[in-house]
Amino acid sequence: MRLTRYFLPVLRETPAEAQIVSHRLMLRAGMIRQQAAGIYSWLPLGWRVLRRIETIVHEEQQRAGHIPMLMPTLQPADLWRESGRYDDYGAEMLRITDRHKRDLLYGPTNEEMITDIFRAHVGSYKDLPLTLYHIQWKFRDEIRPRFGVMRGREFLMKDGYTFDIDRASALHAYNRHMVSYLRSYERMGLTAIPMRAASGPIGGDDTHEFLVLAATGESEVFYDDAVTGLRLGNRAIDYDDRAAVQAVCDEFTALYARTDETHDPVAFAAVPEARRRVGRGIEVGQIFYFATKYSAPMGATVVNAEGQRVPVHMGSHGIGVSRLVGAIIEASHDDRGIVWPEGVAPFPVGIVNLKQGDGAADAACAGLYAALVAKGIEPLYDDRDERAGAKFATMDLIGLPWRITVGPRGLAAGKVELTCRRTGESEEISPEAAVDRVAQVVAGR
Ligand code: P5A
Repeated sequence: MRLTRYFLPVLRETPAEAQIVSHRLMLRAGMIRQQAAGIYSWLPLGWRVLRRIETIVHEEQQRAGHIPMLMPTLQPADLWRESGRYDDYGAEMLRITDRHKRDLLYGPTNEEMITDIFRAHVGSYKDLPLTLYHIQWKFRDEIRPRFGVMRGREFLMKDGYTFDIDRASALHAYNRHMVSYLRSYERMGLTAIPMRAASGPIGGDDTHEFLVLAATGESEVFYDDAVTGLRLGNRAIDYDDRAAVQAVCDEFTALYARTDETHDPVAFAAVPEARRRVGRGIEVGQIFYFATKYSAPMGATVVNAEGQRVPVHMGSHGIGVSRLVGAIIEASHDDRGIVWPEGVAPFPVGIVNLKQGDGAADAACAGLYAALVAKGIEPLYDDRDERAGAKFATMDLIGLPWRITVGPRGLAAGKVELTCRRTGESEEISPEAAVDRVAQVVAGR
């Protein structure tokens, strides 16, 4: 993409309304525009990051055997009357009446709708286990939307729903989600710690939240510092192997880590004092096992191996896709701007032409651009007629992991400069070597 043909409305001034760094940087980098309280347009750069996160979520969900689909944003109120949540959900639910005076709502979550789909099409234990998920916009009329996309009213969520014949099988589904979430967050460059939590309006007793540690987080958290060093890495995981999946969950949940809702001061006191931490975290996901809370009242039953009709065991599992954009920036920025982890960067590399209009510099940039595209990499090429300082400031602000700087002086020696956004380190190398280096990193992400 050439910057002169793109739409990147960066702001010079720091927007006064933004209280936390991720919100400020998203506005300054031209990623989002607020349209109403807690409701945002995703401008082209923000949209690209959102898509990168969605792609990782899709890949990891499907790797775990979960099936993608899509449900609507608007839902009939009657489904929610069946579960009893239409009245319980309260003022956070946006209620709508259509021209025929039928009650609808903008879905805050989809337990009822998926239960309706299940009961219409599944009747036997032989069709289980089943996990369906989608990535769809939700609406919650939050009393205090704030911090930009972090606590929005309209927000993008991945929500998955599991159907199993019994508790043991449902807990395996829960564990599969825990592991696939850990892998997803790691690919986004995040450390998200599973913490025992409270279930709120979704229900059930088994629930974990995934928290990214950040001073601006809305949740108070209590944890053993050793938990922050755990990594899944590239280990192979057989998602059908119950014992293996359980072992990973045990590893990641053995150490003390809880939100204030479930904090147990006595158990916390048993953590060695030097490792005891109290801090704040951003909740980027939550998983629930709630047994037959929806299936029993809504009649979602299957015939079991003994020929009896029994309500199916269910769980639901959510990732805050749009919130993650803010959470990643909270965890990865410096005083010059965003520092995107490779996995979610809107463009993997930027090209900066120091002397636009100079024949040799223009030709070298065009050559680099073509060579990267030939390797399946889309660069962002700053081809504006601007000072070098302004171009560097824009690249630093929008946080692309790599920058290739092209100028007449370097070119005379056959070199360009390859700079890593995270470390600030630069090397003078040939254009071919720069392309190869970037291609290597992109292949490994
Ligand atoms: C699980 C999937 C649920 O709704 N039902 C379907 C369950 N869980 S949850 O914890 O309430 O939400 C899942 C994740 O969505 C993000 N989230 C938000 N993101 C931005 N703005 C909001 N107002 C908002 N509310 C929830 C969180 O990341 C949460 O973990």
